[in-house]
Amino acid sequence: MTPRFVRVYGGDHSPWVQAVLLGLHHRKIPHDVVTFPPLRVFLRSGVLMPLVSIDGGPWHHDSSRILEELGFSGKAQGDDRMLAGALSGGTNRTDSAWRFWHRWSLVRERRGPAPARMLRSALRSFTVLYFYLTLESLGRRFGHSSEDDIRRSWQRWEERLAKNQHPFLGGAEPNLVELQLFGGLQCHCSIPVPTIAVLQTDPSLPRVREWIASMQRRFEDYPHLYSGDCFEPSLPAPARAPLHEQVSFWLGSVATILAFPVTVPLWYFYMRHVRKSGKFGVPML
Ligand SMILES: N[C@@H](CCC(=O)N[C@@H](CS)C(=O)NCC(=O)O)C(=O)O
Repeated sequence: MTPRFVRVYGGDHSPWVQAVLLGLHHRKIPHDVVTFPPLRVFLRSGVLMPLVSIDGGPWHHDSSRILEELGFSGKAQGDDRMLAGALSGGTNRTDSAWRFWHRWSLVRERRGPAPARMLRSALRSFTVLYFYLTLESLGRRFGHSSEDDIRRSWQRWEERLAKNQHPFLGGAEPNLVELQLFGGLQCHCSIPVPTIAVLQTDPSLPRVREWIASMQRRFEDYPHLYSGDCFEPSLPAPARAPLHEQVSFWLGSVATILAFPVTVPLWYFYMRHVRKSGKFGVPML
Protein backbone atom coordinates (compact mmCIF):
# COMPACT_ATOMS: atom_id res chain seq x y z
CA MET A 1 0.00 0.00 0.00
CA THR A 2 1.37 3.45 -0.91
CA PRO A 3 2.13 5.50 2.22
CA ARG A 4 -0.09 8.56 2.73
CA PHE A 5 2.60 10.65 4.41
CA VAL A 6 6.28 10.20 5.23
CA ARG A 7 8.38 12.24 7.65
CA VAL A 8 12.08 12.13 6.87
CA TYR A 9 14.97 13.01 9.13
CA GLY A 10 18.19 13.88 7.28
CA GLY A 11 20.17 16.53 5.42
CA ASP A 12 20.17 16.55 1.63
CA HIS A 13 24.00 16.49 1.57
CA SER A 14 23.80 12.78 2.45
CA PRO A 15 23.70 10.27 -0.46
CA TRP A 16 21.31 7.95 1.39
CA VAL A 17 18.95 10.75 2.39
CA GLN A 18 19.00 11.87 -1.23
CA ALA A 19 18.06 8.36 -2.40
CA VAL A 20 15.00 8.35 -0.12
CA LEU A 21 13.96 11.89 -1.14
CA LEU A 22 14.35 10.95 -4.82
CA GLY A 23 12.13 7.90 -4.25
CA LEU A 24 9.46 9.95 -2.48
CA HIS A 25 9.55 12.59 -5.21
CA HIS A 26 9.38 9.98 -7.96
CA ARG A 27 6.36 8.28 -6.38
CA LYS A 28 4.79 11.68 -5.57
CA ILE A 29 4.34 10.67 -1.94
CA PRO A 30 3.59 13.65 0.37
CA HIS A 31 6.45 14.12 2.83
CA ASP A 32 8.37 16.63 4.89
CA VAL A 33 11.97 16.76 6.09
CA VAL A 34 13.57 17.70 9.39
CA THR A 35 17.33 18.15 9.64
CA PHE A 36 17.68 17.29 13.32
CA PRO A 37 16.14 14.12 14.74
CA PRO A 38 13.54 14.00 17.54
CA LEU A 39 15.30 13.71 20.95
CA ARG A 40 14.46 10.05 21.62
CA VAL A 41 15.74 9.11 18.14
CA PHE A 42 18.91 11.11 18.74
CA LEU A 43 19.49 9.32 22.06
CA ARG A 44 19.09 5.95 20.33
CA SER A 45 21.13 6.38 17.16
CA GLY A 46 22.77 9.82 17.28
CA VAL A 47 22.63 11.70 14.00
CA LEU A 48 22.50 8.58 11.76
CA MET A 49 20.47 9.45 8.67
CA PRO A 50 18.17 8.83 6.86
CA LEU A 51 15.34 7.84 9.15
CA VAL A 52 11.68 7.86 8.25
CA SER A 53 8.37 7.62 10.01
CA ILE A 54 5.76 6.28 7.58
CA ASP A 55 2.13 7.24 8.27
CA GLY A 56 3.06 8.15 11.86
CA GLY A 57 4.72 4.76 12.49
CA PRO A 58 8.02 4.18 14.33
CA TRP A 59 11.19 5.83 13.04
CA HIS A 60 13.42 3.42 11.18
CA HIS A 61 16.56 3.61 9.10
CA ASP A 62 18.25 2.21 5.99
CA SER A 63 17.67 3.70 2.56
CA SER A 64 17.37 0.28 0.82
CA ARG A 65 14.69 -0.91 3.20
CA ILE A 66 12.86 2.43 3.02
CA LEU A 67 12.92 2.45 -0.79
CA GLU A 68 11.56 -1.10 -0.82
CA GLU A 69 8.74 0.09 1.45
CA LEU A 70 8.04 2.82 -1.11
CA GLY A 71 7.71 0.16 -3.80
CA PHE A 72 11.16 0.17 -5.42
CA SER A 73 13.18 -2.92 -6.24
CA GLY A 74 16.08 -3.86 -8.49
CA LYS A 75 19.08 -4.22 -6.21
CA ALA A 76 21.27 -7.21 -6.96
CA GLN A 77 24.12 -8.88 -5.15
CA GLY A 78 27.32 -6.90 -5.67
CA ASP A 79 25.49 -3.60 -6.17
CA ASP A 80 26.49 -2.33 -2.74
CA ARG A 81 30.14 -2.81 -3.59
CA MET A 82 29.67 -0.89 -6.87
CA LEU A 83 27.83 1.85 -4.98
CA ALA A 84 30.66 2.12 -2.44
CA GLY A 85 33.06 2.63 -5.36
CA ALA A 86 30.85 5.36 -6.82
CA LEU A 87 31.00 7.18 -3.50
CA SER A 88 34.80 7.36 -3.60
CA GLY A 89 35.99 10.91 -3.31
CA GLY A 90 33.47 11.62 -0.55
CA THR A 91 36.10 12.24 2.12
CA ASN A 92 37.38 15.20 0.06
CA ARG A 93 34.25 17.08 1.10
CA THR A 94 36.07 18.47 4.12
CA ASP A 95 39.11 19.70 2.13
CA SER A 96 37.81 23.17 2.90
CA ALA A 97 36.27 23.43 6.39
CA TRP A 98 34.66 26.75 5.48
CA ARG A 99 33.01 25.38 2.34
CA PHE A 100 31.75 22.31 4.22
CA TRP A 101 30.11 24.36 6.99
CA HIS A 102 28.87 27.02 4.59
CA ARG A 103 27.10 24.49 2.34
CA TRP A 104 25.42 22.96 5.38
CA SER A 105 24.32 26.43 6.55
CA LEU A 106 22.28 26.78 3.35
CA VAL A 107 20.14 23.68 3.95
CA ARG A 108 16.53 24.71 4.38
CA GLU A 109 14.30 23.54 7.18
CA ARG A 110 11.05 22.40 5.62
CA ARG A 111 8.72 21.89 8.54
CA GLY A 112 7.00 23.82 11.34
CA PRO A 113 6.76 27.47 12.41
CA ALA A 114 9.77 29.80 12.18
CA PRO A 115 10.98 29.34 15.84
CA ALA A 116 11.03 25.52 15.44
CA ARG A 117 12.95 25.85 12.17
CA MET A 118 15.44 28.19 13.80
CA LEU A 119 15.93 25.79 16.72
CA ARG A 120 16.53 22.84 14.39
CA SER A 121 18.93 24.95 12.29
CA ALA A 122 20.93 25.71 15.45
CA LEU A 123 20.93 22.06 16.57
CA ARG A 124 21.95 20.93 13.07
CA SER A 125 25.37 22.51 13.74
CA PHE A 126 26.13 19.48 15.95
CA THR A 127 25.35 17.19 13.00
CA VAL A 128 27.78 19.19 10.88
CA LEU A 129 30.52 18.98 13.51
CA TYR A 130 29.80 15.24 13.68
CA PHE A 131 30.19 14.67 9.94
CA TYR A 132 33.16 16.99 9.73
CA LEU A 133 35.05 15.02 12.39
CA THR A 134 33.94 11.69 10.90
CA LEU A 135 35.06 12.54 7.35
CA GLU A 136 38.33 14.02 8.58
CA SER A 137 39.11 10.91 10.61
CA LEU A 138 38.19 8.60 7.68
CA GLY A 139 40.37 10.67 5.32
CA ARG A 140 43.34 10.53 7.71
CA ARG A 141 42.94 6.82 8.37
CA PHE A 142 42.32 5.51 4.85
CA GLY A 143 43.56 8.37 2.66
CA HIS A 144 41.61 9.97 -0.19
CA SER A 145 40.68 8.15 -3.42
CA SER A 146 42.88 8.92 -6.41
CA GLU A 147 41.49 9.96 -9.80
CA ASP A 148 42.29 6.47 -11.05
CA ASP A 149 40.25 4.86 -8.26
CA ILE A 150 37.32 7.12 -9.10
CA ARG A 151 37.60 6.41 -12.84
CA ARG A 152 37.80 2.65 -12.30
CA SER A 153 34.75 2.65 -10.01
CA TRP A 154 32.62 4.55 -12.52
CA GLN A 155 33.87 2.47 -15.47
CA ARG A 156 32.05 -0.46 -13.87
CA TRP A 157 28.82 1.56 -14.07
CA GLU A 158 29.73 2.58 -17.63
CA GLU A 159 29.97 -1.09 -18.65
CA ARG A 160 26.68 -1.87 -17.01
CA LEU A 161 24.92 1.09 -18.63
CA ALA A 162 26.42 0.21 -22.04
CA LYS A 163 24.78 -3.24 -21.85
CA ASN A 164 21.44 -1.67 -20.95
CA GLN A 165 19.03 -0.88 -23.82
CA HIS A 166 16.85 1.52 -21.82
CA PRO A 167 17.27 5.07 -20.52
CA PHE A 168 17.44 3.72 -16.94
CA LEU A 169 18.82 0.56 -15.37
CA GLY A 170 15.26 -0.08 -14.19
CA GLY A 171 13.94 0.15 -17.79
CA ALA A 172 11.53 3.00 -18.52
CA GLU A 173 11.79 4.21 -14.89
CA PRO A 174 14.67 4.36 -12.38
CA ASN A 175 15.05 1.48 -9.94
CA LEU A 176 16.29 1.31 -6.36
CA VAL A 177 19.99 1.07 -7.07
CA GLU A 178 20.04 3.97 -9.49
CA LEU A 179 18.22 6.18 -6.98
CA GLN A 180 21.08 5.39 -4.60
CA LEU A 181 23.65 6.02 -7.33
CA PHE A 182 22.05 9.32 -8.30
CA GLY A 183 21.83 10.16 -4.57
CA GLY A 184 25.60 9.63 -4.45
CA LEU A 185 26.04 12.01 -7.37
CA GLN A 186 23.95 14.67 -5.58
CA CYS A 187 26.24 14.26 -2.59
CA HIS A 188 29.34 14.76 -4.78
CA CYS A 189 27.85 17.91 -6.34
CA SER A 190 26.39 19.43 -3.18
CA ILE A 191 29.85 19.93 -1.64
CA PRO A 192 32.04 19.53 -4.74
CA VAL A 193 34.72 16.81 -4.80
CA PRO A 194 37.23 15.70 -7.52
CA THR A 195 34.82 12.95 -8.65
CA ILE A 196 32.82 15.57 -10.54
CA ALA A 197 35.70 16.56 -12.83
CA VAL A 198 36.30 12.88 -13.66
CA LEU A 199 32.61 12.37 -14.49
CA GLN A 200 32.42 15.58 -16.53
CA THR A 201 35.46 15.00 -18.71
CA ASP A 202 36.70 11.41 -18.72
CA PRO A 203 36.46 10.06 -22.30
CA SER A 204 35.75 6.55 -21.00
CA LEU A 205 32.45 7.56 -19.32
CA PRO A 206 30.04 8.74 -22.09
CA ARG A 207 27.16 6.43 -21.04
CA VAL A 208 27.45 7.62 -17.46
CA ARG A 209 26.99 11.21 -18.67
CA GLU A 210 23.99 10.17 -20.81
CA TRP A 211 22.45 8.44 -17.81
CA ILE A 212 23.01 11.55 -15.64
CA ALA A 213 21.24 13.64 -18.31
CA SER A 214 18.28 11.18 -18.37
CA MET A 215 18.06 11.25 -14.58
CA GLN A 216 18.22 15.06 -14.51
CA ARG A 217 15.44 15.30 -17.06
CA ARG A 218 13.40 12.82 -15.03
CA PHE A 219 14.00 14.82 -11.81
CA GLU A 220 14.02 18.35 -13.24
CA ASP A 221 11.48 19.61 -10.66
CA TYR A 222 13.09 17.80 -7.70
CA PRO A 223 13.81 20.42 -5.01
CA HIS A 224 17.10 18.86 -3.78
CA LEU A 225 18.87 18.60 -7.15
CA TYR A 226 22.49 19.72 -6.82
CA SER A 227 23.87 18.11 -9.99
CA GLY A 228 22.04 20.55 -12.31
CA ASP A 229 24.90 22.98 -11.71
CA CYS A 230 27.55 20.51 -12.89
CA PHE A 231 25.92 18.43 -15.67
CA GLU A 232 23.64 18.85 -18.67
CA PRO A 233 20.83 19.79 -18.89
CA SER A 234 21.62 22.74 -16.66
CA LEU A 235 19.03 23.08 -13.86
CA PRO A 236 18.63 25.46 -10.91
CA ALA A 237 20.26 24.66 -7.54
CA PRO A 238 18.03 23.99 -4.48
CA ALA A 239 16.56 27.05 -2.74
CA ARG A 240 18.75 28.31 0.10
CA ALA A 241 17.66 28.62 3.72
CA PRO A 242 16.25 32.05 4.59
CA LEU A 243 18.58 34.42 6.44
CA HIS A 244 17.08 33.87 9.93
CA GLU A 245 17.71 30.11 9.64
CA GLN A 246 21.27 30.72 8.47
CA VAL A 247 21.90 33.06 11.42
CA SER A 248 20.56 30.42 13.85
CA PHE A 249 22.78 27.82 12.26
CA TRP A 250 25.90 29.97 12.69
CA LEU A 251 25.03 30.88 16.29
CA GLY A 252 24.52 27.17 16.97
CA SER A 253 27.87 26.45 15.32
CA VAL A 254 29.71 28.90 17.56
CA ALA A 255 28.09 27.28 20.62
CA THR A 256 28.85 23.76 19.33
CA ILE A 257 32.51 24.61 18.78
CA LEU A 258 32.93 26.47 22.10
CA ALA A 259 31.31 23.50 23.86
CA PHE A 260 33.92 21.11 22.39
CA PRO A 261 34.68 19.46 25.78
CA VAL A 262 31.12 18.10 25.54
CA THR A 263 30.42 17.93 21.79
CA VAL A 264 33.63 16.15 20.74
CA PRO A 265 33.22 13.27 23.26
CA LEU A 266 29.54 13.09 22.24
CA TRP A 267 30.66 12.73 18.58
CA TYR A 268 33.11 9.99 19.57
CA PHE A 269 30.54 8.10 21.62
CA TYR A 270 27.88 8.07 18.88
CA MET A 271 30.41 7.44 16.10
CA ARG A 272 31.55 4.26 17.91
CA HIS A 273 27.97 3.34 18.75
CA VAL A 274 26.82 3.64 15.11
CA ARG A 275 29.86 1.67 13.82
CA LYS A 276 29.09 -1.17 16.25
CA SER A 277 25.43 -1.19 15.16
CA GLY A 278 26.52 -1.98 11.55
CA LYS A 279 24.10 0.66 10.23
CA PHE A 280 26.76 2.97 8.81
CA GLY A 281 27.64 3.19 5.12
CA VAL A 282 27.37 0.39 2.60
CA PRO A 283 26.97 -3.21 3.77
CA MET A 284 29.93 -5.08 2.22
CA LEU A 285 28.51 -8.57 1.77
N1 LIG B 1 23.13 1.87 4.90
C1 LIG B 1 22.61 3.12 5.41
C2 LIG B 1 23.74 4.12 5.50
C3 LIG B 1 23.38 5.37 6.29
C4 LIG B 1 24.61 6.23 6.56
O1 LIG B 1 25.75 5.77 6.56
N2 LIG B 1 24.36 7.53 6.77
C5 LIG B 1 25.43 8.43 7.12
C6 LIG B 1 25.19 9.77 6.47
S1 LIG B 1 25.58 9.75 4.77
C7 LIG B 1 25.36 8.66 8.62
O2 LIG B 1 24.34 9.03 9.12
N3 LIG B 1 26.46 8.42 9.32
C8 LIG B 1 26.47 8.54 10.74
C9 LIG B 1 27.81 8.17 11.30
O3 LIG B 1 28.79 8.26 10.55
O4 LIG B 1 27.86 7.82 12.45
C10 LIG B 1 21.48 3.61 4.48
O5 LIG B 1 21.47 3.19 3.32
O6 LIG B 1 20.60 4.35 4.92
